[in-house]
Amino acid sequence: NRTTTELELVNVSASWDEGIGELFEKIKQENKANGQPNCDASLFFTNLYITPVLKNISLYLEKGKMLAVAGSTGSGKSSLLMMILGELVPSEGKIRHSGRISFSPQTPWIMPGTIRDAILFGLTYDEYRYTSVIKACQLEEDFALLPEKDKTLLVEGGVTLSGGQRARLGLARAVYKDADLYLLDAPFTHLDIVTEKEIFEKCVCKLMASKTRIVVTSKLEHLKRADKILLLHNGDCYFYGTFSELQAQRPDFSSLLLG
Ligand code: DCP
Repeated sequence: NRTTTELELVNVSASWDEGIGELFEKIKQENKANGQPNCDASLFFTNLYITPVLKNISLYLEKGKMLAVAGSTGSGKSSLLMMILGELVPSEGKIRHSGRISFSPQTPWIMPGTIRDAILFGLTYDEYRYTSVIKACQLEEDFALLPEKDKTLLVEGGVTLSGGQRARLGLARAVYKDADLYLLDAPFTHLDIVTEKEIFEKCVCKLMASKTRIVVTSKLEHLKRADKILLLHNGDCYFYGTFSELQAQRPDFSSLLLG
């Protein structure tokens, strides 16, 4: 049903190194213009370097649903988000989504300013919204320990955040923003298992219950809770569907979740 579909990818492929193909094409044209023999090696190198990072990926996500994108390191999970963001242009296929995206990168960028500024990221302060977000991201406890709470300065003479604090701040920033589609790239990096579980429940499942979400995660518990799962392997779609379909169709899937 198109009216409730928030995101659709149809047979999408993409490569990061398209520039190399263009470069060789340019050399070829220059050789031709200068009357030089063409270097056949260019074809060889073009084929060698242009390896698609995503191959023939199709999926659709309805409004308010959660898609978990799983797969081992380098399988193309972040690249998929980049493609949805428009940073990586597909070489083939079609992408359709209906609007505003909020993106939480693997390593959130922190500019000098207060913690609160870092979360609001230019948006206006709404107390109710802000409080529910920082509660769901378990930042309240961290703020309580700081003399100036969330008015504490970050970077340049202020406090430095731990990896886990930075990750939760990045998540809070992405969730605070009102959007049609949320892209959360490995939001639980550097968190211990208990915190990860709580934030997944409170923030990703409860607070974001009505939001259309893509979460990069390979945790079994998260895959169980997602409405749809995309399991990538070397840029290929190894599996796409629900958790029960995953168990039935790919009983050996857990080997791809490691690393
Ligand atoms: N790649 C690239 N240029 C970029 C980003 C990625 O050439 N700007 C390459 C590196 C990998 C491949 O794309 O070979 C897939 O990388 P991803 O970051 O998309 O892979 P994952 O997100 O799955 O890996 P990880 O879990 O380690 O983040």
